[in-house]
Amino acid sequence: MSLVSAAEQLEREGLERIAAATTREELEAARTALLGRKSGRLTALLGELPKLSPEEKRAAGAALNKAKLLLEGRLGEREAELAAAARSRSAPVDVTMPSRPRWRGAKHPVTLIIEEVEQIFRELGFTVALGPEAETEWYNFTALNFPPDHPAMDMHDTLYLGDDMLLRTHTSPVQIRTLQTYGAPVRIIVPGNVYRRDFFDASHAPMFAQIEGLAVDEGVSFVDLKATLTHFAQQLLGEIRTRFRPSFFPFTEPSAEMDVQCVTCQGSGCATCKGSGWLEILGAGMVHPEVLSASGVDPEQYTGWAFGMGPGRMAMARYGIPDIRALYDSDVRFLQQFAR
Ligand code: 2U9
Repeated sequence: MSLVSAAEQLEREGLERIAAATTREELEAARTALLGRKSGRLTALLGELPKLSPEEKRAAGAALNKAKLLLEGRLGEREAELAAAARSRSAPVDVTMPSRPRWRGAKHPVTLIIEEVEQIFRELGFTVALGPEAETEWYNFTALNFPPDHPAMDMHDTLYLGDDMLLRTHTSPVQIRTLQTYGAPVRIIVPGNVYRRDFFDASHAPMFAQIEGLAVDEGVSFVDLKATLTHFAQQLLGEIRTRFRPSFFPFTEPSAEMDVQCVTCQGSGCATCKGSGWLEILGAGMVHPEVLSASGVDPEQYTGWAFGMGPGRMAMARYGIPDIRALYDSDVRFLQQFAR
């Protein structure tokens, strides 16, 4: 057999042997047998070169060199393959292992209350209305029957943006705008953020959420107010007792505040209700005739009732949150507790 044929045979058999190696030891044995300096097959064939004529030497030398390079390259590749296989064997994937819990977002407790309140009133035929947070003095105060010297209009209580612009202190301007645009009858629920010039302490925030409601139609009375708000409280908090106490707001007459039996002690008296057994959850009243007139609604033909509540305070009462600032910290450890 010529040396060139022997080189080609070494190449073929060498590739087969390398491919057949399934461990590092087998691969090293193949390397030694094929390319080992002392007793490898390549070394043996190189030893035959001096016996050849210069022409044959050139052809055989080239063939042997080609075989050497090919086998060296393939040995390196196979070594990498075996190392990768060993790595995956030493850290097998256990497909039955439970996965890490997925980090899911959670709705803010105030959002949860707002959504619940909206749903309860939607079932009663109310629709949700929204409006601007920057308002004029007329929409925020004058149309709502605030006398010009009312303390709420003071610079100390309201955040003014300019001469006649301010940040709304309640969502009531939205009801005025809705009455102006659509007229009566109207049944709306108005959630939104409102602003007061307050220090940020455990029980006051300079911006907080409010939900107000308004129903205006012919023949609407205080009975509708009491029945609807009692139904609302029982939908939100369960079969709970309510009571109405007289109150005062410039925009309603008569006005009332609604209490529910304390959700913590069921009325026996505890820290949550400061021993009274009752929690105040909203203010309400019959819309003042001056307010209907200011909105372009005839108070001789129509009457209406309205209410206002703070979902932040509702969330604090329902979930036992002692400091209002927890609602504004955006601390995921706090918010995660309301995931559902
Ligand atoms: C129109 C007519 C009447 C909205 C009302 C209240 C009573 C009320 C407070 C609750 C807690 C504000 O968030 S709070 O501090 N609100 O007690 N709000 S009646 O009356 C209106 C609104 C618009 C046209």
